[in-house]
Amino acid sequence: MATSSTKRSLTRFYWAWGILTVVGVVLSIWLPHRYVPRMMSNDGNLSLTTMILFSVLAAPVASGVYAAALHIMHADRYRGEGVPPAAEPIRENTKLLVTWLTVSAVLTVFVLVWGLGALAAENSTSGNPLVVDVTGQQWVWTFAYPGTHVVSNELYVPDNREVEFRVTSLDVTHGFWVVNFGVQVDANPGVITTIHTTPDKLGTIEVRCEQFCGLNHAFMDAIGHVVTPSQFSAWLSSQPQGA
Ligand SMILES: [Cu+2]
Repeated sequence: MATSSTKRSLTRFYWAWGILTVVGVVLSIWLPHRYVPRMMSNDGNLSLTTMILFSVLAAPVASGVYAAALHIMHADRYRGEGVPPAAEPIRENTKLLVTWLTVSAVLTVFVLVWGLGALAAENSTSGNPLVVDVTGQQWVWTFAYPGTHVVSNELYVPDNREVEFRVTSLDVTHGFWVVNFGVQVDANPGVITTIHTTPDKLGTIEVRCEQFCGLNHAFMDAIGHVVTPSQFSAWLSSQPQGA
């Protein structure tokens, strides 16, 4: 039954829901831009966009739960006199329940469809990738370029061309993680695992190990560079032609 106190109380609930949603949306957009490293590949951009989008969509759902909890705690708090009042009946408010369930269901279906699309996009490949053989060992990364004899401890890749990393390990399991590309895959001894992405910004990139691999795991990182195709060719030909 909608008494005046019910109306007042639900108004407070809607306000709390709205304010918490705004706070959640702002944090969902601001935090990743503030703390996530610069993304420099198609997969990195897609992952970041997906993370921000999902956080924004989750904000009204999470805020609804928090607002309901606050509403119930407020309505049910015991003031020390007589029988404590029951929580105002959110569950009897059909309009509110239908809205809540519909919004949640639509958001869930959207997230599912978006996620499947993003997964398919990340799995698609171009026909002519640059192949880089990546080898992890305690505690360094080595990058070799098939078709040349170039072996380097710094990763060089050209801009705007798909790179296929063929990743393996000489000893224990490592984790190959190109932070700014948003891609990572395990480096297993005796197995070659491939992962691919397309760099889309010039600059310095960070390669790390993300699988605990022994004493100096934390120091197992490498510097990388996304350069123009002509700079890449110049770098390749300037390298000592090793074994
Ligand atoms: Cu490691």
